[in-house]
Amino acid sequence: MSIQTVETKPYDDQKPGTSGLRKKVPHFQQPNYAENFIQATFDAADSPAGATLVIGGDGRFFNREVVGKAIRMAAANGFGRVVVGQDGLLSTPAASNLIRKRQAAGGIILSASHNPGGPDGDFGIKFNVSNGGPAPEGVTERIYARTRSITQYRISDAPAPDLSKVGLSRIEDMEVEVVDPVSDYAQLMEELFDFDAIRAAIAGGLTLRFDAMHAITGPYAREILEGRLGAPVGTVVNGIPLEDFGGGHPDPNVVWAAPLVDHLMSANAPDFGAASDGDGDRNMILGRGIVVTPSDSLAILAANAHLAKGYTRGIAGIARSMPTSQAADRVAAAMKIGIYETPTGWKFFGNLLDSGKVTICGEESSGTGSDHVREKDGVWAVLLWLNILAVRKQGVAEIVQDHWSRFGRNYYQRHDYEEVDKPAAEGLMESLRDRLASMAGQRFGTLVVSEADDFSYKDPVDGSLSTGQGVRIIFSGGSRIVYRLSGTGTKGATLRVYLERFEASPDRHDLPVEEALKELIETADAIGEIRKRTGRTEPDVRT
Ligand code: G16
Repeated sequence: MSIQTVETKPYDDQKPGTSGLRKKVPHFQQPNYAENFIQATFDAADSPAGATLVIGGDGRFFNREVVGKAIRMAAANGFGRVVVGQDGLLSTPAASNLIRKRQAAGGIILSASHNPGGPDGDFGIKFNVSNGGPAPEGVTERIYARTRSITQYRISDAPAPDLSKVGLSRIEDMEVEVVDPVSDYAQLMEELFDFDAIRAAIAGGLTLRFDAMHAITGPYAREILEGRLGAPVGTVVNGIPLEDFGGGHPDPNVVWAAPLVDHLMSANAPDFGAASDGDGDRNMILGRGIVVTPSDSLAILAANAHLAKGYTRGIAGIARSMPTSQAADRVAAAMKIGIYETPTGWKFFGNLLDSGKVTICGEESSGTGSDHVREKDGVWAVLLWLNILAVRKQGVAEIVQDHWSRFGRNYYQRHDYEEVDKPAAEGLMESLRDRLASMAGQRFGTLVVSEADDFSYKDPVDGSLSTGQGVRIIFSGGSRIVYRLSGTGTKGATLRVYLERFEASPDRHDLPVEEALKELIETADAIGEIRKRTGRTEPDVRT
């Protein structure tokens, strides 16, 4: 078998978004489309000869095929070893862990996260660097530049190795190590959390349900929750990963995880409920009768992390993406630790974690994680919650109420307008930017604009600057409206509008969220001209 050099032509649409390259499956199936992007990634990464590469994906349609191609291309591009999950499967946090543990030069993760799968669904390729985290912007820009000039790629003509069994094989001069996708990750979780305490709580009557949404976390949750922590078989539902996620969106929110939400709101609800997404990095947390917003969850986890054995020394600081609510800021202020506000995208947390400035990070988009890996981590968040419940011996709702009465409540909601006409969405953002300078002092009902800007971020570690990261309208009193366009959609544009209002008084912590945010919601339309410009009267999803 030998290494082939294949002539190819560039595609002009391979710019990585918030989290790698995401397109519809048929788009990825165009000749050389995946190969071009993988070769551009290898060229841009410029890993040392003989380096180790981790490969795996969330098991969606096309995963198996691209895993095979990536292995054959790695063999032709000078890698010494590929570590790949059995059957080509690895959750995103498990891949991040393996990159770190094996001191790999990086990893190729195949996923379109929470987007639907199947032959007409979405697919994605993402490159993670040697710290285990998503490639920073400098690297993704190099990858994109390379995709614009690529003329050939290298691939071994050997057949893709059999990935169905754990073990070693060889392709060209490269070793292929097929690993159990779960075991290293489960071991890491045992190091961070008090499994004995959680096991005792479950044995003592703590009931739970985990919805894996037919995606990658099924095997992880079954091994950890049912296997190691003794939760009854059947605790994990939809636990077998399917190529099309059973036809649903593996997106853990109130819309796509509605059956779980209904169960937690019902008379026979368990104490705790959770779900994760396509590739296992997102989480949704529920208690009996309550859905915890991701922003609140971040704040509560940060305030209570010291209760878990991996964090007993306390946390160094917290980072949140700009649109995430400021609930975590109040925790950081009380704990006298650093708080960092970054653009949307887990890649912006990497330097803060590497430099020890922060221990816990989170985003409104259902992502929470810590310095144990360099990705957000759905099962980690579930286990930290369980650890906290086991130690505090309180219910989820009680812990949330207690948190609000201590720190105040940041009412919060995100409105998504999906598949909006792209020029219309871009025009809306453009118009907002044009009006920013004159906005301060303007009054909308009882709200007075105190500050308006287009968020930019200077990385405190490497000094890199990221501009145009979302329009913020801040009102006196701290309420905010944020507008930005999603960087993960695959069709048209998705307009995200983030609404936040702080309420200090416990007497006003029980308002329905939409009532608490009513004035902000109306103001968001007035300022953003959403109806006028997009023709939409209602968001598609409110999370
Ligand atoms: C990715 C990123 C997250 C981001 C999310 C939504 O998550 O890693 O940092 O918050 O997309 O991004 P956007 O608002 O641009 O659509 P995932 O879970 O999709 O990989």
